[in-house]
Amino acid sequence: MAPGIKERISIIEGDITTQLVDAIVNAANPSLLGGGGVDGAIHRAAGPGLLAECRRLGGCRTGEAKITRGYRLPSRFVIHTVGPVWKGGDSGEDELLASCYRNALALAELSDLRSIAFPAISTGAYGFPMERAARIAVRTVMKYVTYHTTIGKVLLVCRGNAAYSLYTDILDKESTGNSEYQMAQALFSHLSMIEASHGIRVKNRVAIVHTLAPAIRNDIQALSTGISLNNWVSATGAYGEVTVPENILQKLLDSLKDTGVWRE
Ligand code: AR6
Repeated sequence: MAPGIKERISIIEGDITTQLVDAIVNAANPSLLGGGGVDGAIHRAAGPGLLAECRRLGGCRTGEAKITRGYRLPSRFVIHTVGPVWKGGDSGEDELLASCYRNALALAELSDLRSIAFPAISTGAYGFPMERAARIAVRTVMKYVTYHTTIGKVLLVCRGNAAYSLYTDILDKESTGNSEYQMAQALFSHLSMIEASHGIRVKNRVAIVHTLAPAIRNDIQALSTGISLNNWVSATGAYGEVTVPENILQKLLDSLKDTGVWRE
């Protein structure tokens, strides 16, 4: 059984610098040369090697992310991202904040990391309202781990009990009754079985799951979709690296909509 969403995402109250994960995320500024808040705490705990490496990075744009080693930190790496400064909410702040989480996760995955801890980016000196930021953080991380399986653990680290209970409530609400995650994991495991039994590699795994999982309502539909994909592989005699074509995905989508169990 694939781990549930609450096994992949945990809310922690405490100091991000002490977290034992592959990478901690720094809420930095565009210079990447240090500052107050989390940034100050991370540089103090990591020691001067971190600043020396940051000087060579040439800064970082808002919403983007860069990686360095962790030096004296328990985490091997630091992923630096620059959150948006709050300007009232109509200057693209939400999307920029979401891209901080997405880009940091993508960089962690690219670096083959398995666990990552985030602070509540932009909610201190940059003034982003905590509740709005926490909702974006939880939703963006949930979406990412639904369709990317290599990062096994994401910690959302916040300061103080108020932030902790806010984050916990949001994660509870967003994960209850959210079947997209379970359906995506079921499809990924059906695809893995198909790959193993036919000795193939499905190149567009993520695209397949991304297309089909939101339309699948229960385990039976997930299973029948897996069987249909398996039948397609058998019928075509596909081997080696296989891409399931768009028109087949569309047919599968249509058949999901045709079954009696479909509700909208
Ligand atoms: N561990 C976890 N969370 C923390 C910690 C810690 N050690 N320390 C503070 N927080 P901020 P920003 C929380 O200001 O808003 C810096 O000067 C804190 O309670 O660190 O993105 C940079 O150089 C708050 O909820 O980051 C930039 O100039 C959250 O972390 C600017 O601040 C983020 O607060 C970035 O501002």
